[in-house]
Amino acid sequence: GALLADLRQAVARRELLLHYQPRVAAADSRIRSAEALVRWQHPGRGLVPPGVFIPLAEESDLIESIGSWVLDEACRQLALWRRQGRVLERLSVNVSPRQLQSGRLVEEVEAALLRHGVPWRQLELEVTESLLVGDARQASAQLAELRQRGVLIALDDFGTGYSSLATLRDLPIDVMKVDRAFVRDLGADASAQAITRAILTLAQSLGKHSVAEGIEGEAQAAALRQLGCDELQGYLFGRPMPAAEFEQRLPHVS
Ligand code: G
Ligand code: G
Ligand code: NA
Ligand code: MN
Repeated sequence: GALLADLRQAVARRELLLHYQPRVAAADSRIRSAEALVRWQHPGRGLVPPGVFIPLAEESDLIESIGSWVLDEACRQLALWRRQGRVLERLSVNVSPRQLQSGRLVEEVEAALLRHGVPWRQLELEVTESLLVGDARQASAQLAELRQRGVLIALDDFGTGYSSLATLRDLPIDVMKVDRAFVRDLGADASAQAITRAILTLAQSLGKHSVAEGIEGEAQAAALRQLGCDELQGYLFGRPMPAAEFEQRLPHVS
């Protein structure tokens, strides 16, 4: 279709950009990290959300070039903030299953980090268990290598897939992200509370860092703090926003 044809040109025409959503430490509500979320500034349609064009990109081969652009741009921005003395511990980038299937993720990550002089430790990759539908062994070998070099691997949307517990056993991960479906119903629904508690207890037992997403209200934040969640992300702390706006909220090194 027409949108796919336009998407083919989007990288070359510099129409993609990243927005950044803050993630705060549960303990002090200070910005600890951020999630990079891609946007497409379409010349005629305005800002096209990734929920629309990422699936298109995943059905074609475009996700590989878009994914490479996202990695490079995230590292470029991290390096810039670092030179400006702005403190951000880590930046998290979403990775599609297809990027792992290509078998080139490790070299792409390494190239982007080296090009911009960013340490491995500053990058986190968010994956979903849907990556296991392909060659699971190859995918998890790449994640293990990235992790061994210092990249943090986060399992996104935890609790909503088909085989979350097996995934947890089979994939080398550092971070569990509680899906926003559970966070949304915290307080309203006793089972959402019980499931969130179970996920966070599991994270603690396995020695994983925990992040909850989709926090919109103070009551949800309070409940998650009480349940021992490490980091909080959601509209309550900030929407995904352009770099120029996000960086205003970063502390400077003194
Ligand atoms: O930003 P928003 O909430 O509209 O994101 C919608 C979906 O698009 C989310 O599932 C998110 O993971 C996905 N997404 C956003 N940015 C990227 C990206 O850079 N790469 C990939 N693969 N997915 C992304
Ligand atoms: O699939 P993934 O977890 O990567 O998706 C992140 C998505 O969640 C982005 O589209 C982002 O805009 C959205 N998001 C972030 N914070 C909130 C929130 O507080 N409420 C809702 N409804 N969506 C959120
Ligand atoms: Na994500
Ligand atoms: Mn998620």
